[in-house]
Amino acid sequence: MRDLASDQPNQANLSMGSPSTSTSGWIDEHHLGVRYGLEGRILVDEHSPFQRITVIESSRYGKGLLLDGCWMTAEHQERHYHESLVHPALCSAAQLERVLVIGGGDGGTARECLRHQEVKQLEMVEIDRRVVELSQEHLPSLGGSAWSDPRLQLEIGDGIAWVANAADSSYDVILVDGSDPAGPAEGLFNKAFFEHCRRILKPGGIFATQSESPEAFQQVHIDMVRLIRKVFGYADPLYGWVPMYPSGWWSWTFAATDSNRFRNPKPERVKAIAPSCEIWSPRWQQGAFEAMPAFIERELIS
Ligand code: SPD
Repeated sequence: MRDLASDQPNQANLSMGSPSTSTSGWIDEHHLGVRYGLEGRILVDEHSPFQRITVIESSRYGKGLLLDGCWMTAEHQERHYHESLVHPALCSAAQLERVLVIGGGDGGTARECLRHQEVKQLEMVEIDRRVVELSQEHLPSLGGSAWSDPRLQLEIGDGIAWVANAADSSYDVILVDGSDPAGPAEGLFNKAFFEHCRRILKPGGIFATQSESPEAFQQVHIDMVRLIRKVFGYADPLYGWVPMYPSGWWSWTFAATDSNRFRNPKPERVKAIAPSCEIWSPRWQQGAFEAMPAFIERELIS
């Protein structure tokens, strides 16, 4: 579906050198000849069985997490990402009893989901136990009370196998909070995976995934939106910002099988959630769905 060779992220240049150093410096993700960096110091730099995991402390955004050298999250800008992924879906699905999160090991997506009191059960399937452990230790505000919420059922395992083995019509909402399409997350971007997600979604359900940058991962983004539309029937990307990601300009794609219901948040859920959001509101969401750049619109209609 995509030309990985052209869009693949490079390894980060962790210019701090040794993880034990306490000297401040620049920690950069390099992508397509541009670097995206924070000034700070490295707290942890290790290899799990799945990937390189780096935890840093930055002066601007607090503690942050990189996987295989790519920025994932940071304490003081994570709400851009997590609110954008979660609330368009959870405010508009027909029901919210059973929610599935694939990935999301830092806990931010689970935290935002569990703010919705209608959620009875949240299954989170994260492949890398060390991402969860290091996030709980160094970035505890990401997961917050989600880690001890009895509605959260954390599974350490392969999300691709999980969706392949799940029964038809199991989930009201499925959220994919993975990393970029290389390494352990690569299988979260293909047709077989999206088809299983459609199969296990209940009628009236919503599927949502981070769908990369329309600038820095342009072809991956276009291919994803096309494919998700084809598989689900209805799908639209929403455009926002995650300042430390490549280009800072990011997208999330929402899908449903019966209509573009993800564009219509339910007023009672909005009332409960919006007052404590930093980024998300129905007004912001409406603008963000409309903010499709002309070059992407041309690609998607062709
Ligand atoms: N290029 C970064 C894409 C990362 C998407 N996932 C971020 C994890 C935040 N919970």
